[in-house]
Amino acid sequence: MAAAMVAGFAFLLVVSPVLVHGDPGNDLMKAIKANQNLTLFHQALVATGYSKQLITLVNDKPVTIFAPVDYAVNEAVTGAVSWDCLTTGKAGKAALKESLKHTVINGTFHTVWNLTETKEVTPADGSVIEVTFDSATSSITLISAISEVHIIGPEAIVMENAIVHLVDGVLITEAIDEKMMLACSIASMALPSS
Ligand SMILES: *[C@@H]1O[C@H](CO)[C@@H](O)[C@H](O)[C@H]1NC(C)=O
Ligand SMILES: *[C@@H]1O[C@H](CO)[C@@H](O)[C@H](O)[C@H]1NC(C)=O
Ligand SMILES: CC(=O)N[C@H]1CO[C@H](CO)[C@@H](O)[C@@H]1O
Repeated sequence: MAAAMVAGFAFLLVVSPVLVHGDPGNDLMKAIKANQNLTLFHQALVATGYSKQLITLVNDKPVTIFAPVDYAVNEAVTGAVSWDCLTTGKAGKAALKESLKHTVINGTFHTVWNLTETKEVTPADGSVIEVTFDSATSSITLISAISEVHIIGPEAIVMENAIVHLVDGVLITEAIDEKMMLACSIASMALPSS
């Protein structure tokens, strides 16, 4: 079982695109833009301006990103917190930027094999994410405060200084959730409660 898993991960590493152009930060943004499952994640990075910090970061040191796929983002933003608010309003964008920081492990390159041996990681916002590996199903689950997501696209992007795993949900903390609610549900809270 373990040997089969290692073989699987080794295969993933071989087929993943590895681009080395001497501009790792911008190469990463291009690869995220080109990924058909990360349309909204890319939009969020650009709208909040976090893309600029991420580019500087990746040019300097390795990062690991747990990027939510489009359907996961769509599921997360239904309700009081709209995508429109998060990507256009000033407070909405600030809240969205915090949630992006919660997906970026700043300074370390975690392959999926490494994650099977890792208990927790600390993303750029400082709130720890617990990592669990179920060897029976070969699945990796990430648990953070009020959210639990699974890696469904391991090593979807592998580049100099950056590795991106696709996940099936949005990692969130109470602090980020509260920020989003405050930023985006003002309009509904202001309505008279008749
Ligand atoms: C996984 O990666 C981290 C960060 O680079 C490193 O500290 C740790 O030793 C690695 N774990 C294994 C089992 O290789
Ligand atoms: C990277 O992590 C450090 C703390 O470890 C943090 O101060 C910094 O803001 C992070 N950078 C980005 C671009 O998120
Ligand atoms: C991991 C994941 O969500 N992969 C999907 C990416 O998009 C293609 C095409 O829409 C799907 O077929 C994959 O399942």
